[in-house]
Amino acid sequence: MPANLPPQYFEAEKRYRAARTPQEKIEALEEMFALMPKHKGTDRLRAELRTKIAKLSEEAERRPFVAKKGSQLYYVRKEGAGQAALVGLANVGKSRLVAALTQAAPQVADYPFTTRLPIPGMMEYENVQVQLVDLPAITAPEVSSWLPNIVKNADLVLIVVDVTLDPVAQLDTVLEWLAKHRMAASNELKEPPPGMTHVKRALVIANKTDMDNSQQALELLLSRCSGKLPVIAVSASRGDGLEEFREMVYKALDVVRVYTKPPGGKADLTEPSVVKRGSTVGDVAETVHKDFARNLKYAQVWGSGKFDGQRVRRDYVLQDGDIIELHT
Ligand SMILES: Nc1nc2c(ncn2[C@@H]2O[C@H](COP(=O)(O)OP(=O)(O)O)[C@@H](O)[C@H]2O)c(=O)[nH]1
Ligand SMILES: [Mg+2]
Repeated sequence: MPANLPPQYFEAEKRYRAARTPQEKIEALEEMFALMPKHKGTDRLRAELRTKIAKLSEEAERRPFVAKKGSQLYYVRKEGAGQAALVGLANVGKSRLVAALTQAAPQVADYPFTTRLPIPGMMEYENVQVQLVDLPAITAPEVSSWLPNIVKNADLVLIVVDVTLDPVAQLDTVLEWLAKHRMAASNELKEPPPGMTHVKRALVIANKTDMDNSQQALELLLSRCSGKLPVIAVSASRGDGLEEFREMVYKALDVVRVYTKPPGGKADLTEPSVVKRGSTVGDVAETVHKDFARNLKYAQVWGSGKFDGQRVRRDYVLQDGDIIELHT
């Protein structure tokens, strides 16, 4: 047992033992994780907590869109190449954006708090689909119990701001809200900074750029974000910047598309397998079948290989667009 655990840690542990849903367990474990001092003596314990949290998150995710009565816990089952959650204040255009980019039809209105539930929609980018999740404003009443969990679980956070109303202040408010729920928005950090439990990839979406008075505020926002977070200037109502939006959101998910083909056959280029960047031939074989992965002898790769059809081993790291043939 490592020394120097604060008393709050043991309280969180008690809550963990009493918890009944995966979500309650995750919350308690995250609290424990955040409270645990970082040093050699706690390395193993922290790794164990991480694993438990990851397992429970998977379990929670497998339950499709469950609303638990009373405690109001919501999950949005992931679909497509990745899940991006739209986070921001009221009336900034989150719903309008999702409506413009997907088949989903969230309510758009010029009064606050129209959106009360998470509303997922699929956005097309080239030959893949990315899931956008429209959410209530972070300031909406009665969302505090579940909104942070949805954001924690997403692959990407889209911080939506309205350029006509001090977007820098809006951004700061969202970043503070994320920090309060132990999330750091960063595309570089690998480990959560002290006191945080999650690092979230994030983009800032500057909406309503069709308005006359938007240019100066946009400049201020760009300089505030420079070197920290990418900014995409859009107008959801006029459709400006939406192509760039699709591309940047897909790229920020940090995934690659690979195509598997049967020996002697052709790859179906309309049906990519989407895997995390850095995934290997072995990882892709796993997604086909466990036994398949175990029996894998070698693969051939077209695309990133030195030459077409090059033989590679299971630890070969795949690039976007690679075609592979798995041999058992
Ligand atoms: N001028 C302009 N108005 C917008 C734009 N996007 C949304 N709106 C308006 O802003 C208001 C709030 O939009 P909504 O999508 O409901 O915001 P949400 O609360 O963030 O989901 C509505 O009146 C929209 O028509 C935009 O790009 N330009
Ligand atoms: Mg809305």
